[in-house]
Amino acid sequence: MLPQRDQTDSGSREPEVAVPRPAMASERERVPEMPDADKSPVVAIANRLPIRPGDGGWELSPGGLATALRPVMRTRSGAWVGWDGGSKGMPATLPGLRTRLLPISLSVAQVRQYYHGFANATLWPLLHDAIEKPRFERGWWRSYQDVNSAFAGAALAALSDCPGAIAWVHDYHLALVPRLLRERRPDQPIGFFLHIPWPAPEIFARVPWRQEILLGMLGADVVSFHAERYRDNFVRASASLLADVGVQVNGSTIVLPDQRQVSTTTAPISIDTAEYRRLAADPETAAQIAGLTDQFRGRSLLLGVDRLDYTKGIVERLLAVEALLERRQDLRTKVAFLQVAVPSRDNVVEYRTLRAAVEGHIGRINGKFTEPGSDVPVHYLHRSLPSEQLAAYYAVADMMLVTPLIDGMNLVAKEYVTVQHARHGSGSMILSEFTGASSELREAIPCNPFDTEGLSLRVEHALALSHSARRAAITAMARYVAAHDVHRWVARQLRDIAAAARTGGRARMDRQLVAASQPGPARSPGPPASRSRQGRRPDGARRH
Ligand code: ADQ
Repeated sequence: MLPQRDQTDSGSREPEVAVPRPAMASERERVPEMPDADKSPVVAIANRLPIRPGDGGWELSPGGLATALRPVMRTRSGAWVGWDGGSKGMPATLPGLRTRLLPISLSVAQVRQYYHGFANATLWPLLHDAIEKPRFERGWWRSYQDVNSAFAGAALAALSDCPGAIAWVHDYHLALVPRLLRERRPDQPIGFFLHIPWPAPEIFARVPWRQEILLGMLGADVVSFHAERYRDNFVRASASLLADVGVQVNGSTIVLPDQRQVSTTTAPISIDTAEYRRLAADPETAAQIAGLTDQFRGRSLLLGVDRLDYTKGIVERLLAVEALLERRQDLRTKVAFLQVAVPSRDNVVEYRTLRAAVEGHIGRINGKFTEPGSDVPVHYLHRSLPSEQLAAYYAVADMMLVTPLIDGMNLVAKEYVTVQHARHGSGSMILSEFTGASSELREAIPCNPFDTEGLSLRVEHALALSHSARRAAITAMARYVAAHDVHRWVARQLRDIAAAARTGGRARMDRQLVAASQPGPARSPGPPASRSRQGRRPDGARRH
């Protein structure tokens, strides 16, 4: 466990931000072997452990990172450090996995302050362009520091047991962990992946602990984002907010005062396309499809699938449906809109308010447009669905409405095109230009969800598209997703971390040697170079 921060800080006087300094040889733990990205053990550090209780005992959680890392966990040794979510009796691993599961327990106060507070009511809204006002509380920040220290302590123990491992830290809950690892293991290959957006520097600057957060992430060798604009925002934030502590920016590389270099990359995450194709062909899915086809016969089904989150543009989508039905009376019995919403973060007041707003809009729209004797125009499921049922909804929906006000990637969009294509469907997809997915799924119908009337016109336009145009678009998007699936993303990330650890470490040693051989102050890493044009890599990521 790392030393705990001084609890006596009253908050009346801000401590100075300590900047990274070269570690002394005596401070170093064992020097790790340089990793082979294709074989090295992986120590993943993420907010949650990737398992959940199932009917037959503990099982891997569906979706997300757990799916992405399943092949890595089966074939390589390593560990996963994550919060146990309050569950007791978690197994040390699962049958068929080589990865050890290292649970972190949090106190009730830590769950309230670190998780619901700093992670979900400070950083989440802040990094999503502050579309809800972020709340800043010193107690939450202190809890966030303590919990990040606990995660780093468990990760350090795991890394000591796994020579040659790559440390891979995930998401905004753990922004301080890379630096905490770096301070104890200067040569450790460390990657940090942010799953959500990064805002413009002047928005990020609002958080009082902006330097600590940036320097925390910059403990990694490579810091990666879903989209180029998020990467660019992060680099500009580092340049403007860390200049006074000696951090310099050179293109997409950030140079720390100890001369260590940190690469930044764009690496859009994806889905396990083979799994979604399998689901599309599953007999259980087929049975569900038959039921849904009957239920919505004679109507075009528009679908929204989201966590119930204010970033997802659910209210704007409902207002657009309302505007459409207002304008086109003939569609009132021809179109149905189904919103599937996974319950999310009920402990945060903004989420409770959102749920009440969504349910209020649905009640009003149905009250206004339901024709006597006919079905309601808006259907609503507030629950998590089994994957076969979700796949069935994707298969029968004539149109998918993906309208976030801002989103890191949006996996739902990739899941929809994959299932549609596998079932030979010709659905269309309306995709917000403020998602990461919009940079990749170019054949979707773009929309600006803030313009609800414009969005309703896009829906009307999509309803009128020819079968062949819709089919061509779905095919092109599904092929793109299949060629850029999550397994490719994992392989590329691990390779980038291993390569950046070599380059960054070598650059630091070279510069320290040069500095040591010259009289006077250490040479500066040179003036920031102008940003070069970045070429698209064949996998859709950009090389910097
Ligand atoms: P999310 O905000 O949760 O993820 P998204 O990328 O769309 O958003 O992933 C949602 C996942 O939940 C999908 O895999 C979907 O299948 C599943 N899901 C949605 N509704 C469901 C339901 N009712 N029942 C069961 N499953 C449901 C965060 C970031 C995103 C980023 C991802 C991955 O906010 O921007 O794309 O991480 O990095």
